[in-house]
Amino acid sequence: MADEALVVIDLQNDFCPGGALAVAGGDEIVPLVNDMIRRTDHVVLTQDWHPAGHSSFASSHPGAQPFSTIEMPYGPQTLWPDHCIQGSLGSDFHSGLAWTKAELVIRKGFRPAIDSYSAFFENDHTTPTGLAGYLRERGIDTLTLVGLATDFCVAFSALDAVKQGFRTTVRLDACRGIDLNGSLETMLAKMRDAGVTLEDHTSG
Ligand code: VGL
Ligand code: ZN
Repeated sequence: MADEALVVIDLQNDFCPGGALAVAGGDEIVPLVNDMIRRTDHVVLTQDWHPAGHSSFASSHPGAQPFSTIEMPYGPQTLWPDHCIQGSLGSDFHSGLAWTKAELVIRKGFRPAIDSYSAFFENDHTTPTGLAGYLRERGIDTLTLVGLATDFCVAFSALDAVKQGFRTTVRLDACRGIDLNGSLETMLAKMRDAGVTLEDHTSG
């Protein structure tokens, strides 16, 4: 029997309505994610966790607008509004999230000069967060991913998860996306092509 973990991506105040980088309907997934937490033995949470002045913030680049793209040493980087600053209210998990069962909270995006969408690797695709090693040491080979945002941190995490050899499912009904310049369709196709199982259990 495969050992499975539920990985809840960035279900934080800043990605929910009212937050600094609000994802439409981001808070709607909380009850479903809580059900899934209750039904899963092993739960891992990720937490976007940036120092003030992080290089992924438009405010760190004079004249740059949020949601524009710049070239970083590691490739193109979307610039975001300031969000998920370490220790801020916006960086807290949504207050309704049943987070206490989590066995691991993996923080990412804490290096000032590099962003980290994926739970596994920073945006240079080479600096590891340690999550793959943690899961392997614990004998976990099967992952279900949920959370925010479908087309950024969830998708990057899912693509790295399959690359790292994990059997990977994304529950789309327990995710919400940003959809910047068609990013949702693009990333859904990339996940499908890479062998990520995309499931939507929405009834009706
Ligand atoms: C995310 C943009 C910037 C995410 C994090 O959680 O999808 N997106 N930081
Ligand atoms: Zn971020």
